Amino acid sequence: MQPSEPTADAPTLADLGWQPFFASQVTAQEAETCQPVRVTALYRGLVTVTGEGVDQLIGSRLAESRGDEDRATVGDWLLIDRETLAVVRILDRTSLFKRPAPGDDRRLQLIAANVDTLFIVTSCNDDFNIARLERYLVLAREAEVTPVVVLTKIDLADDPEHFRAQALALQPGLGVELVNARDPHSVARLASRCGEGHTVALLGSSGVGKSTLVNTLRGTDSITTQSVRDHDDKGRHTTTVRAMHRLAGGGWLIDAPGMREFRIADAPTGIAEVFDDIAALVLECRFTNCTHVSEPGCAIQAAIAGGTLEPARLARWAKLAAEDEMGTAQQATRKARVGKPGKRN
Ligand SMILES: Nc1nc2c(ncn2[C@@H]2O[C@H](COP(=O)(O)OP(=O)(O)O)[C@@H](O)[C@H]2O)c(=O)[nH]1
Ligand SMILES: [Mg+2]
Ligand SMILES: [Zn+2]
Repeated sequence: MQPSEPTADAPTLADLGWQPFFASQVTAQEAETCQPVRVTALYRGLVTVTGEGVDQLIGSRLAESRGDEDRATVGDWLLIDRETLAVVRILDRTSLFKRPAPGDDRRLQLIAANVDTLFIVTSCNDDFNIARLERYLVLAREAEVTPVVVLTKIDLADDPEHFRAQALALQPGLGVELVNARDPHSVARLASRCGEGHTVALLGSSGVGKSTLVNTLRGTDSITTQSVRDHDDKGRHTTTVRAMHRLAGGGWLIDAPGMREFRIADAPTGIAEVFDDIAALVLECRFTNCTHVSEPGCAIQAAIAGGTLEPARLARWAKLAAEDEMGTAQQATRKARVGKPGKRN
């Protein structure tokens, strides 16, 4: 697979998702010597950057060796020197998906930046899991990115509507789409959510059909899907960590593999939004330090007793809230050790 396969026409900055928010960050002085480029693919230690007249791999320490949030990730906008292509800086992001790095909770892994919409992909089968969907929703709400739940494999399910109903119940107004990811007609309505310059990230367990969706939406099979990968031992594709794929309609899809399980950290706003019913009840408890177990005047226990709050939902919230608190503390420990964000470590 060629990660940056040539497209018929090179994208303009607008095609790439350039917005006034980014333009406003470039000083007049920078504009003289620099140009903006977008990170369209991420490898170990390398990035492909795409901009006007630029589409190439640059070796970059940005991808790995810096403090957490000032590493570049897929979707980032960089200012680079026109002559040398040296990276001058990363522009502030409209959104950032991050999680504790697998294997080292004190570090952050940046998943994608400047994403407009998150497709939370799951299948109408055993992969469907309310607790995991809530996790993805927390990630989206924390990053202030619009989530859409995409339920694949409707062609293999006896009762796909049953899954739709459960997904719709997750949050009022949540977008839910049912598709056969292999069928172009079926995925067509997703295309309207990925228009000109729009960036959509796909997250979900392995095997749910993310790469299939990307291929079907693009009308190609340039991305390796799982069944193909099983028969491919060349291993070339494994060097691509993440890439943006351009759609004919002008949008971009980011297929982020390897996200089966992830931990939540630093996401109190996301949790409060996904569990807004519980967040509202907490404010009603008599004691501000209520643990919602056995205190008098506990609004949460009252809601459970009254049947308006499911004990299982409370348990899922408590688990995420505890995990978030612990994760946030671990990140803070590391930040304190290595100094302020932006400092090399
Ligand atoms: N029947 C059917 N198969 C699907 C659908 N979506 C994905 N698949 C198959 O499921 C397998 C895994 O898909 P893949 O796109 O590699 O999943 P990924 O790991 O999320 O990227 C492949 O064999 C796909 O052809 C679907 O909606 N219907
Ligand atoms: Mg895949
Ligand atoms: Zn309480």
